[in-house]
Order: sequence, then structure tokens, then C-alpha cells
Amino acid sequence: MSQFNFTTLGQFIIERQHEFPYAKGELSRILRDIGIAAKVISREVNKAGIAEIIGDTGEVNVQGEDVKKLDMIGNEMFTTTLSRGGEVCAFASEEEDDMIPLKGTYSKHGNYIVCIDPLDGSSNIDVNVSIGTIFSVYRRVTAAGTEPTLADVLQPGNKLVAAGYVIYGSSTMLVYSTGKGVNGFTLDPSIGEFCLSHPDIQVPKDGKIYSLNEGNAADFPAGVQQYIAWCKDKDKNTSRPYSARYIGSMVADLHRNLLKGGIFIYPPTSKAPNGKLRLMFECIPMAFIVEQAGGKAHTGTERVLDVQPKELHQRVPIFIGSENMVNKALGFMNATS
Ligand code: AHM
Ligand code: MG
Repeated sequence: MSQFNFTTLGQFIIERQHEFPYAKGELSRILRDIGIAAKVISREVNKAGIAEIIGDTGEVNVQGEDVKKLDMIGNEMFTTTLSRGGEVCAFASEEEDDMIPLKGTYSKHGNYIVCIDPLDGSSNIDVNVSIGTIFSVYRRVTAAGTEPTLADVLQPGNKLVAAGYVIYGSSTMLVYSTGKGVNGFTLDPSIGEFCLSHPDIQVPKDGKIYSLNEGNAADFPAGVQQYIAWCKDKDKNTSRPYSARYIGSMVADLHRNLLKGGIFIYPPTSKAPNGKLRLMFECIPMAFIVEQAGGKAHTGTERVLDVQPKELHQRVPIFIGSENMVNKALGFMNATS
């Protein structure tokens, strides 16, 4: 490919607008705004060490302003950007207890809801390891022009109109889907644009990587313990033993598995029967992306995208990634339940 022959995220969104469920340009503008917010967060992530924005809040900088943690910066960036547009009437964030009706001039008339985990993998922020942003977009169910309610947000994943993530890794990438496959864009810092680098991502049906926090194995259900033992068994025919890879950032672990094939599990544990990860902010959007790429995402009892959310910060266990690997793990779960 010539160095001048590239497609930016903005160009791609416009080219694909006709594929959107409601092709009025509103969703295109939301995706564009998310792309802009992601660039600003990427800049902040890159200078985190020198700008003293890791560590706790409550500090005051030399200008007398509060020093904000990166996750709060991410949160504010999205609220501000999405309020300005007028397509989004409400915003829900892993960083906020409640849903936030947006207060922009036109927000009430917006048809869309955006859910965000502004900076996922928080334990990795301070140690320069990959982190991410996860987003999802729903169409509101209450009438435009009225005050949005929790019913607008608490929709199952099978009602999503778009979802994606941004990974702040060795490069910054934005990966998203509007329900017509998955495409990945790499931020070219020299021109400040996300450029199409991974068109039509397909997750391999099989893989050789398993990712889970094995330190908690004693608290895992018998099915997960047996599946891990199976992953470690030697068998040339099935390329075992598999490799264990666990970054501790869901976005980074899943991004790798999406490209190379693999399974990511955050299982129920005896201490946390619903696992750790949030349905609305982490599991649903990532399940949407993985399914759109030909993979599978399950809670152990049902398809993640079919779970009817009951509360904003609900948690669910998750088995997600290459279809055959997820089926194998679920087989162990079923055999022991
Ligand atoms: P966070 O939202 O506080 O960052 O937590 C979510 C993260 C995921 O990115 C990651 O997969 C998981 O927590 C790791 O949890 P654990 O440290 O229990 O393995
Ligand atoms: Mg998170």
C-alpha cells in the first residue's frame, strides 16, 4: 500500500454510514466524537508519568488545580465531548454510580445512549502496561425530547447499535463494530488520525492461548479448574499445552486473543459468584465485538448478549473468545454442574 493510500476513521465512518440501522448521520457523529475523545485520552496516557496524573486524586498541581487521575480525565473527556454533539441523551460510566442525563443544549432530543468504561485495567495505569477504553451505543427506548430513564440504559446487548474499544498499547488502536463486522484503526501520531489497519477482523475458531487470573484458581468452579488442567495437558493433536497469557487489562487480553485466537475467562469464584467484570461496561461491548468477529461470549449459563441487565453496575462471569475454545470450557462447566 502506498504511504498516501490510507483510510482514516472519519472517512471510513462516512463510507459505511448506509450500513447503519438508522442512517441519519447521528451514529456517525457519535463514533467520530468517540474517536476524538480517544485521541485526547491517548495523549494523556502517553504523558501520564511526567504529568503526575497517575496516583490518587486529592492532589493540587502548581496552578492550584486538582490533579485528576487518568480514569477521571477519561470520564470527563467523554461527558464533555458527547454533551456537545446533541445525539446522545444520556451517558453511563463505570466511574459514576448513576446514569447521567446529558445537559447539552440539544441532548434531550438525542436518540442515543452511550455506556463507557473510560479507562479499563486501572491496576495497570501506574506501571505503564496496556489499558483501554470500552464503549457501547444503544438507541433510547423512551421518546426523544423526554428525560431519559434507566430503562434506556438497561438494554441487553442484543439491542446494541455499536460497540468498540480503544487500546493504549505499543500503539493506540480503536476497534469497533456497528453490527457489520469488526474493523480496527491504528492511531498514526504523525498525522493525528486513526487509520484503517485491521479490516474485517475475524477471530480464529481455535487458539492456543488461555487468559485468566490463575492465582484465584482455588476459588474457581470445578469445571474451570478442570479446563485449566486440560489446557496444560500435553497433546500434539490439539497443540497442547496452551500458552497462558494474562495482562490484567480485559481490553488488552481480548485484543490479543481476537487477533491470535484464544480464550479469556473471568469466572464466578466462591468469593465473587458473579465474577468481577461489569455487564454493561465491559462484558456486553466486548461480547458484541467478539461475536461480530465470529467468536463466542457466554456467562456459563447464557449468551452474554442475551442477559437482561437489572442494574447499572451488575457483574457477570464471562467465557469469551475463539468459539471452539469457549465451547470446550463450557463443556467442562456443564459436566461438573
Ligand atoms: P477495572 O475496571 O477496575 O480496571 O477492573 C477491570 C479489570 C479488567 O480489565 C481485567 O480483566 C480485570 O479487571 C482483572 O482483574 P483481576 O486483577 O482480578 O485479575
Ligand atoms: Mg473496567
